[in-house]
Amino acid sequence: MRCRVCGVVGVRPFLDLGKMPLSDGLVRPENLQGPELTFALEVAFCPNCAMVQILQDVAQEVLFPEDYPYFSSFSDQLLAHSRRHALNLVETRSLSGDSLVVELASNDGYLLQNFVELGVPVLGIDPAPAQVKAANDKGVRSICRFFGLELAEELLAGGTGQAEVIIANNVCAHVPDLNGFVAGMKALLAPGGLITIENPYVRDLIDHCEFDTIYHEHLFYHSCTGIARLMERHGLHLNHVEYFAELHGGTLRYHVSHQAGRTPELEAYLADEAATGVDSFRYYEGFAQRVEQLRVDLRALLSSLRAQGRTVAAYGAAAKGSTMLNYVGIDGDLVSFVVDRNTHKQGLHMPGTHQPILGVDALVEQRPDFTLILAWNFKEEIMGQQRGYTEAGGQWIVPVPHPEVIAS
Ligand code: DWN
Ligand code: ZN
Repeated sequence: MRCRVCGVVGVRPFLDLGKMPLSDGLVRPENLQGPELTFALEVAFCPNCAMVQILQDVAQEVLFPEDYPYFSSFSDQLLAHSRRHALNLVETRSLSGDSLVVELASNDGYLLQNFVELGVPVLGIDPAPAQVKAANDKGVRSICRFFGLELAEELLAGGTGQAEVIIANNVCAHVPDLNGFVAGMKALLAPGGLITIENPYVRDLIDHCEFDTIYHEHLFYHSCTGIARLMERHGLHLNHVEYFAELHGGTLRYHVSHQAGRTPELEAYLADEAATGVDSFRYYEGFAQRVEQLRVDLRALLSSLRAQGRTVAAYGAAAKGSTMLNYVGIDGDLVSFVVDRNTHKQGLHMPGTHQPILGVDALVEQRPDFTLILAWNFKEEIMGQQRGYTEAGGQWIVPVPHPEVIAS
């Protein structure tokens, strides 16, 4: 197989999750009996450029349809994280009314709204129509397009100036033509500008068995080594990195610019990745066995609860939740329903396993004995909100890094 990024033949598969439905392909009630698209899902490592990637392609229009359900503004933690980032950029980059901040995959304006409040001109770019409408409705100038070199050149030709800051959060995992995407960022970035890129860290995925973050939307799983090599291939430079343990199971924020130079923090990450082998196949080759063990352990826990007559629900109709339910084989007998705060998801059903997605009140109304936290990356925020559930005797099950019951 040829690497999606460097083009070298020889990527080495290390995990096969089998045929999986699309993780954000929530099912309408009227379609429950109909056929459901499933696609093979295998993950591989490129020994040449260190990029971890899935082998199967699913058309972007299929992955990100008109009714794509993910809205960033349903997490208070993510909103707070984004606001801190925006305020820090305005201060450290001395952004003003003469600056331009562009966000790629700007979703519903969850982040750019902070710059708008401070009078800094913005442009959001996102391919999901409902999210772009939500952003424009709140005064965040956004266009509904997929980003790449072609759009960058079209914007520059149309009079959009180069950007002092380009933000790309949770999108550099999603773009099939990652080279074109990076080339577009290079063209759009002002000479002294800064690109910040946030993505879950592949080390946390492997070390904490976060296999459920693997789905067809996520073509790539990033490391400092992989990002550094990708940027240098396009004449950009990875300069610095920040780590956020509490975000999406462990997130790195990469700082990229036209100028060379590496901070001690980045040098330390690169050295640590070399020492642990994140840039070599041996780091990944035992992962599949650990994923299989988690599957066995979680099924055993849920089956024993069912055998005892205990009731189990789930929290978070997350994309990762679909991978977890479908790979482990958690059907309606083991988990009867899923709750989620995102109103766009309520009334729909989970991909493949078809549990109904209800409002969060169902937890207190129906009082399942246990609730599996599929959105475990937000478990503190979620458990903090649902004290009433635990005070009424409800217990939580957290599936990664290994399945365990926690009482509050
Ligand atoms: O790249 C992506 C990652 C970073 O985020 C995208 N593919 C979309 C998304 O993936 P996900 O769906 O697994 O992400 P979340 O944000 O972990 O999903 C959380 C789910 O839980 C959402 O449906 C919202 C919901 N939620 C809730 O009901 N109550 C979330 C919080 C914090 C809550 O309090
Ligand atoms: Zn490669």
